[in-house]
Amino acid sequence: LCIFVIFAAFLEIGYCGNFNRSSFPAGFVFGTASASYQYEGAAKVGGRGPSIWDTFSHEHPERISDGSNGDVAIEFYYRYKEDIQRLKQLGVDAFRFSIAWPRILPKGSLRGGVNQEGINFYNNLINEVIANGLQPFVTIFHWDLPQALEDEYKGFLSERITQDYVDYANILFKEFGDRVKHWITFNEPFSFCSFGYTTGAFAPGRCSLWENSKCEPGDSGREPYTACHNILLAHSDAVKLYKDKYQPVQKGQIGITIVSHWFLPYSSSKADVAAVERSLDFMYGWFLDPLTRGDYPRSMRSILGSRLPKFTKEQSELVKSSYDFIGVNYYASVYAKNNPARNSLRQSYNTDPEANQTGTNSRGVLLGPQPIESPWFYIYPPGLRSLLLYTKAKYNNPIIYITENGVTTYRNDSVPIAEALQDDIRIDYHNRHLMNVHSAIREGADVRGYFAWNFMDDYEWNSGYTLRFGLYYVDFKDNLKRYPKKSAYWFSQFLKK
Ligand code: PSG
Repeated sequence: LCIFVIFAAFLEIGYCGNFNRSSFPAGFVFGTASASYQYEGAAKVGGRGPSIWDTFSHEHPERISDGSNGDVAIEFYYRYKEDIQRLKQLGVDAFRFSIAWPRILPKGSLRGGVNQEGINFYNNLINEVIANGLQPFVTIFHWDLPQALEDEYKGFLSERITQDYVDYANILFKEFGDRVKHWITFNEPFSFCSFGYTTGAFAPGRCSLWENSKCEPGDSGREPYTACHNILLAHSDAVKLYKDKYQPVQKGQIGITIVSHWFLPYSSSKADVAAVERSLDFMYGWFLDPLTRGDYPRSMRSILGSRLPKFTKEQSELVKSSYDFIGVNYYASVYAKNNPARNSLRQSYNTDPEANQTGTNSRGVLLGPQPIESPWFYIYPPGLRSLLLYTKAKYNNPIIYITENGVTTYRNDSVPIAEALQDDIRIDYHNRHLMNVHSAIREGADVRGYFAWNFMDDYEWNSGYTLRFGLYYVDFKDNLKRYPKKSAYWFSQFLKK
């Protein structure tokens, strides 16, 4: 039995005795996460069509840290069977992965035909996952939009995306819903819309040219909101389809994954405290408000005016409560500092919250260690507890799965592998975040599961292969050989029944 000591001032928890799987409620799901473009490789194999990430990484290698792409990634497409054995050894209950839309519909829509080979691949993958005693948690869209839809009508900037998305989701429910009991419609619309349309750091690489002259010409003050509005509409249409047609028979659950930092005030001034609320609204409430109340946060509506799309009454009703669970991705926390100075000629999602993000507060206190140089990656485990309790209090205590949580280091191939496997920082990161999840559950947050990002080192989007989030090390210089890191051994000990 555990004895808890809560250091009230810092909300950190000390444990005497063991902290492990058995500290969590029965049925709590532990897993690892992944995504198709980051893992599969085999980009031109099996009838897969090109996605916006193939185009972006091939046409703009200069915008990827190491100039790389996901053509090969970690070859999960060929190696999934042996990798599932690794998951089994790890002792996890579940595996989160995404389906590549362009493997199912190479041209994105039914008009371009269904690719049976793609369906076969995911049937085999799902069967293998289940045969090894793991639950599949399937993300329907983790950013690899078929390029054809970007070409045809600018992808998520057009409301036409909703119909094609629903057609795609319908195929997945129909083909796989007998075995998949947890569906995630979208992964992190915040990241997709803000990085894809504000700075152009992610595909489709659009932004206002004053923001970055290398972008596809866009509008950083409008397009992020339009794209995410259409994501919410596509999400709610797919959930309606699932609930009307499939759920009564298949009895699965459906949700959406939202990422957020936790924010702390830069100073105790009223203005900085208000900046915290606005920052949360623009990152988290952007989705959680429509999902629980049917409209965007008041702060967004008043700051953005006509730049923020509006829901019709019917759409609002449909979006409201369109989930069985909320997936929460959490990595880090930052301080929020009031910054009302906006330039009306240079509008951008980045400045709209009227808040700056800082790592050090007004008293010079550093929020947390940085595993890599980053404007937002300050390790702060109590932030996860705060985010969960904030969600409980503000958003009707939803069922939550933590669908990602993890830490990266830089890839440095000059370090001998034996040394690179000693990732004590990752053990400490997961252990402390799990303690904070545990604490939030004791205080009433309805958290049902925790997925570590990442199962294996992989293709980290515009960071290419320069970051390593994995519990497993991948040797990119030697045939993608996998090695368990110390954190993998730690996790399997933690999970032992
Ligand atoms: C992007 C932005 C934040 C967190 C995670 C991501 N943020 O601002 O707090 S990306 C996210 C994604 C996955 C990535 C992983 C690590 O879902 O595909 O590889 O986290 O960056």
